[in-house]
Amino acid sequence: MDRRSFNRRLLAGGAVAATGVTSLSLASASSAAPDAAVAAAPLRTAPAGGAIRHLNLYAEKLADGRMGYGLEKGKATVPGPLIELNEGDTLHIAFENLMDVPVSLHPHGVDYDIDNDGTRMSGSHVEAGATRTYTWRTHAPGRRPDGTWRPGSAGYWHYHDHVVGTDHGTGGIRKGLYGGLVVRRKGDILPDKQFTIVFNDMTINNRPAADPPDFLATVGDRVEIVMITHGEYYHTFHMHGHRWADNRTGLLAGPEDVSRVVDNKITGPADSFGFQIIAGEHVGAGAWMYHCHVQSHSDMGMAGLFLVAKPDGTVPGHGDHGTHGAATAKEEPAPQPPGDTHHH
Ligand SMILES: [Cu+2]
Repeated sequence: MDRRSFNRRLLAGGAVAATGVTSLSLASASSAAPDAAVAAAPLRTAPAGGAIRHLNLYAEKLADGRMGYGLEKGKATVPGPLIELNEGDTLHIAFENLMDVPVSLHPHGVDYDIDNDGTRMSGSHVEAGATRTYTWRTHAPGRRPDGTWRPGSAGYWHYHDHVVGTDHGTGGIRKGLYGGLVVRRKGDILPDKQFTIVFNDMTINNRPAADPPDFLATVGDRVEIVMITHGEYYHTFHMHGHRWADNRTGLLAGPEDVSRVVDNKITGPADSFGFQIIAGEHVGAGAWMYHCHVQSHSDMGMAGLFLVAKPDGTVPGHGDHGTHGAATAKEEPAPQPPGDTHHH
């Protein structure tokens, strides 16, 4: 299938889904599940790439000993900001190291020359207090002159330090220098909400086991999960009540798409994947667990909540335990570069 017909098929699939909303609504209204979710909002899709974008990024130490990337001084987060591009875009990152040790920025999935590798070996790290610009490029898929197919850059990727602690950034990654990177293909469906979940050693997003990140959505939201693994261990990522397709987008393109549908996926260091789900679809609102399914890991605290609220903001069955407030999430969506500062 060539790219044009793929896009046509994707768009056609989207149209079918959109017209299906009415009948789904009727079905749910007549069922016993009053809060059954349907995707209500019209679909928005990614435009063609080709833009030259600019972004400011800072590396800094946080008060509690963690290290993080941030879009503004004093606002570093773990994970770092979720960076999004469209195939064909070029991103120039004005990077400043606010720490007292050398640091770097090394991406997965995108195109960069050796001078932008983000390693000490190539001299592309950044000394304490110094600045530099990293350039990442992306491309659409296409046919090589020899007739073979060249993949595009689209995917759920990530970036991380490659310098702190060791020449592989082991110390920097351990302390929180990582973030998500999404490259979209023209026509990809855009989400309403996005969350980055990183299994890093035995933590989720470097949070203490007793205080894992929870994520809040409302029934019917199109939620995108960007899942990354770092550190020493292999994990399995499992979500209660929700499933996704084990392919590039996490979505089925239509009835003929044979991608396997899963709710559990093995993931090892530096793996990344992503998917979109309709919050509460077929299952309703609730405090849905997500966790590593290696039993000893979940027992040691690698578990959090995907809080799916009813339209009135309440989460059934949540808040009765007295440990968390109802419908409050400890984790806001990862900060994202505002569109008007990173478009040329
Ligand atoms: Cu695990």
